[in-house]
Amino acid sequence: MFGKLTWQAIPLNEPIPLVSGLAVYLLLFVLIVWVLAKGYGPYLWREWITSVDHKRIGVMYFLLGSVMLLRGFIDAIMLRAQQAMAFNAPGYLPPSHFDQIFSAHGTIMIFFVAMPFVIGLMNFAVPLQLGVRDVAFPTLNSVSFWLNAVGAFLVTLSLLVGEFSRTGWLPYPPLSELRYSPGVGIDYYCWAIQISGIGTVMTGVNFVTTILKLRAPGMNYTRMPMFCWTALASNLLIIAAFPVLTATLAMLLLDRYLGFHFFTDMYGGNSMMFMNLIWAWGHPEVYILVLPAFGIYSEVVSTFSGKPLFGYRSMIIATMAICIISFMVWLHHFFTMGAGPVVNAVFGIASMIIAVPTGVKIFNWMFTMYGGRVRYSSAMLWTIGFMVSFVVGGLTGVLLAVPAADFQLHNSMFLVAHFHNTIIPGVVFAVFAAYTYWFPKAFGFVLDERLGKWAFWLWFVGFWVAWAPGYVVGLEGMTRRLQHYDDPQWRPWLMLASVGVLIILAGIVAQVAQLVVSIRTREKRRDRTGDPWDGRSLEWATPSPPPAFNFAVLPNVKDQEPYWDIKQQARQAMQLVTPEPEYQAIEMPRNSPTGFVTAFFATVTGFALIWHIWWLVILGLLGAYVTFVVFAWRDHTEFVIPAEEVARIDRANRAARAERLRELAR
Ligand code: HEM
Ligand SMILES: [Cu+2]
Repeated sequence: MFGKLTWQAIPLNEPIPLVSGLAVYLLLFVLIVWVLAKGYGPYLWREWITSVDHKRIGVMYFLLGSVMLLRGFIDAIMLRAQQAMAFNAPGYLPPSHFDQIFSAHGTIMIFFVAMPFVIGLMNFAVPLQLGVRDVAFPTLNSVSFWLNAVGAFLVTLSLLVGEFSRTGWLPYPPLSELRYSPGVGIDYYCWAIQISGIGTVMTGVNFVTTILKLRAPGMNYTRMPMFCWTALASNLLIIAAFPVLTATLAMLLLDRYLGFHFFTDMYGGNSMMFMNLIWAWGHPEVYILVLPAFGIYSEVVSTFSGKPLFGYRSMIIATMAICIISFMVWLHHFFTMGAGPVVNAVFGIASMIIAVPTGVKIFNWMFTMYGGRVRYSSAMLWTIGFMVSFVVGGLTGVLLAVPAADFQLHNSMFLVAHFHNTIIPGVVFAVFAAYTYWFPKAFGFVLDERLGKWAFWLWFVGFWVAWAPGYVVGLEGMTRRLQHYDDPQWRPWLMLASVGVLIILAGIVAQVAQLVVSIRTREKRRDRTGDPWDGRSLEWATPSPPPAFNFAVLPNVKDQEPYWDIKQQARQAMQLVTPEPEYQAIEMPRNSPTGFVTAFFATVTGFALIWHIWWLVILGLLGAYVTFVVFAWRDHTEFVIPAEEVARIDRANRAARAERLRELAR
């Protein structure tokens, strides 16, 4: 009746996951009860859970990423604590549990922290920057979000029911085959990634369509803000790469569920095929994450230097070059496979070539700052911290791309230090920069700068203290994923790395404090102008927070920096009040529970597949299909905002804007 699911699935002999899992679900339960008791339920349902507004969906992605970041970070603390204790000793985590933690940490950080953060920011900012009212397919967008949430939910559920994968953040066969991993850990991993992966592909389709097809009048490709360009590149990569991931994991699942032999060397399969396929997705994946981050840095640098982005066109070329080359380097992840010197050399050189467009970008950012009136706000600090740190991460990457060096450094702590050195300054810092930059747009008040700067310095210093030792122990021969060790040389460095994690922890505490303090003092921090940073792109032309329809009248774009242009013209002409446009009623998509209901059935299906409960699988799929049919047959997909309402909202915005321009003209 219940497939593989028995009472044994509750890990009573492993108190850590059990207690933390219970704590998470208890907290969730208390939260739900509190929401319902306070009567917030209907509001939450109406305004958020069923919302198809790209801004709301963006905020929900961000929330998902933040919660999962805490989880992933707790895992990191546990890993560091284990390695600090386990010198000639077993430490406090048994190997089977240690393995689950590094696997969960990596999986969560990539799929359920970095991805939701980046996709959430694109959701929030891209339609505003393009000067349009929403993405191309708003309901699909909500479905994408909820499918991502299902993945995160399943990974978290594995704490409480069953176990998580022990094979690292990528489940390499043969270890991940049924024979060597008979438990449900790999199945949790695979189904969580498959379900959220479907959501991600739909996001890719949605955003490519939006950017190619829905831009404000006059916004041609060479007038799009850099963030939109990088979002386009990232979503093209998603469309090209994610199906490969899905197919690869599908093959692994066929091996595990139906006795296929795609990756079993003994029966005609080939386990190296998995490495090739998974990295054909995996390398583009790092650019799916980092290209939008580069876009964010471009926006921030130009805004806070008070100058247009230097080398805009070369930035576009560099972005698209990275987009294409990223598909030609996958083999650098397994130079040791034995493909031979020629193949290795080709891939090594291709990998190094990526450093060229990346270098172009770094120089462009520096030239943007050069001669500008740079304001060192916290968003700008994250950006400078990134530039300084990322160069080191990039250079160690070039070093690893030398096959001869990689034979020494493969799977060492040097590698782990390298990719944290790219992903933390590259992606995580960008997310934090974007958070301070766009927060006032989303919520109508500015975050506390003093605590924001504290957060930056603690993260920046903490990052280096945590990861510089990684390079050292890596060069001293320490391999990754060690549950215990006996080389006294490594010990001081690993202790130092633990101190680094604590400094980062202090940074996170500063961020939580920043949010709490800012919310409490929000009346003082209101952004009444909609343009707190003297911005240049169209999102700053809307009120903070923007109305559901974003723009009462779609802006007419004549320049690469449309909002800056409007401000300049108004300043010069001293013509602060332009004639009022003719307001028209606006049709907006109706909210829809489709995403949430689909997610419910996806959770049921995923859980049933993991535990081999076949009748429940059929029920879950049926439910998802019925949801789809009901959605497809609905008649009233839009509602109308009357012209008077649009006029009322826009007049308030125009008044604020006129005030702002008067201020600037002074
Ligand atoms: C916030 C600070 C972070 C710390 C202190 C940290 C710490 C660690 C540690 C100790 C390991 C295991 C190293 C080993 O193999 O012995 C690890 C692995 C890993 N981390 Fe992090 N990490 C952090 C953030 C991140 C972020 C932001 C990401 C990605 C977005 C990430 C992705 C990974 C991945 C993919 C692995 C490899 C897991 C595996 O071996 O399969 N980490 N991290
Ligand atoms: Cu790569």
